[in-house]
Amino acid sequence: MKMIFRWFPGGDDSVTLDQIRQIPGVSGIATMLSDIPAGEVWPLERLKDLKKKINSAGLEMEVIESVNIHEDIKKGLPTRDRYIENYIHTLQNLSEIGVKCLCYNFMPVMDWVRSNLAFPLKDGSTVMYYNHEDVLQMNPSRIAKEMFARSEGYTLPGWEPERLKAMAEDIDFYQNMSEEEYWKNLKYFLDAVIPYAEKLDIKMAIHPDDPPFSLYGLPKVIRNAESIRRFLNLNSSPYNGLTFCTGSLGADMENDIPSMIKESVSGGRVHFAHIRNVKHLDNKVFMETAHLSSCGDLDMYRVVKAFHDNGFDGYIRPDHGRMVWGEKARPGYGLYDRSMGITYLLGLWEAVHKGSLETCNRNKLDGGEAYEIDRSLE
Ligand code: CS2
Ligand code: MN
Repeated sequence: MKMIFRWFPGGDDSVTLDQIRQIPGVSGIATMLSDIPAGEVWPLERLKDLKKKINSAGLEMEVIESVNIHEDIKKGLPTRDRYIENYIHTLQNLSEIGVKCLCYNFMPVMDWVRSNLAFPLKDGSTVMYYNHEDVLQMNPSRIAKEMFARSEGYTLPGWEPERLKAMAEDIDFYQNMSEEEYWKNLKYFLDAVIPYAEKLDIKMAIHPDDPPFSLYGLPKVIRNAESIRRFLNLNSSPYNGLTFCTGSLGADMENDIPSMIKESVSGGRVHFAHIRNVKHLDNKVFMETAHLSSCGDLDMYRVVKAFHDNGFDGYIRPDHGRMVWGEKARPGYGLYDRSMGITYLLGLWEAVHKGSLETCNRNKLDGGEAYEIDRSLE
């Protein structure tokens, strides 16, 4: 397992690489060239420069989040082949610089949605907040305006300017597309790209839909245990895998997160984990609280144990943090709360790991074999 941190290059992040390097236990970052419009090739020279910068700060650049998928691919238009070719070309460039894992999503039109990016808590911190009724009442362009107004001047991942221009038209387009058709378009993309991912040794890791239920009549396909099973069966290569985002999937109260982790991790199909907590105030009304179990509805001990005990050896990052201590940063992506999240997650991981070694040694002793409990771990 490697613990990483999301970071945006080109002066588009309030957090610096030097700060990230000082968070104990972090080996690298997940990053992206956010100024390249979806559908265009990421230039090799820029990737090389970026890698140099990251490596000279003492961090690895093995994970990309995300190379966004051109809307024509999701719509299944004849022009998709050109954009798929560009996607493959980008994969080739990423493999040249040693990228091992690529997180992406297949959400139509918009990426994640929240109705309030700075919902105040009693302790003076703010969190990202979602209320389904509010989101339905605000039309998408008002949502986009809110997202901009509250973004502290940073581009919000998934809300890049080129997406917003065509938003209303794109939403209209999907009103006539069935979810089945959307699945077909996803399969078409996977079947074209996964053979290259295999050859280039880049694990593809789709991010679930966030929130994991339909809004504005848009198809949402990666949302629960059944749809994850269906996705993994669309293309059975181990390179066709998941970013298991506990907060996104946890936004549906019906999802049993530890058992979903067990199923997909034990099958070797989870390459990247976003681990965060979520607190439900009602059905489809939730906020993204601090990472601790005591702050939300997910039992983070069981979450981490499910990853650990099923042999997870991919990348983990904390996800959307609160804004605390007066920090001004891109919503969800400040330094302080995510650093606390990392320390907490690594603490859970260590406890689960050492606990499992002790149990294993004890079982061997109970079985009459001459094994000692490893006291150095205590
Ligand atoms: C979200 C997404 O999980 C997250 O942090 O902010 O923007 C996510 O990065 C994308 O959906 C991955 O493609
Ligand atoms: Mn996530």
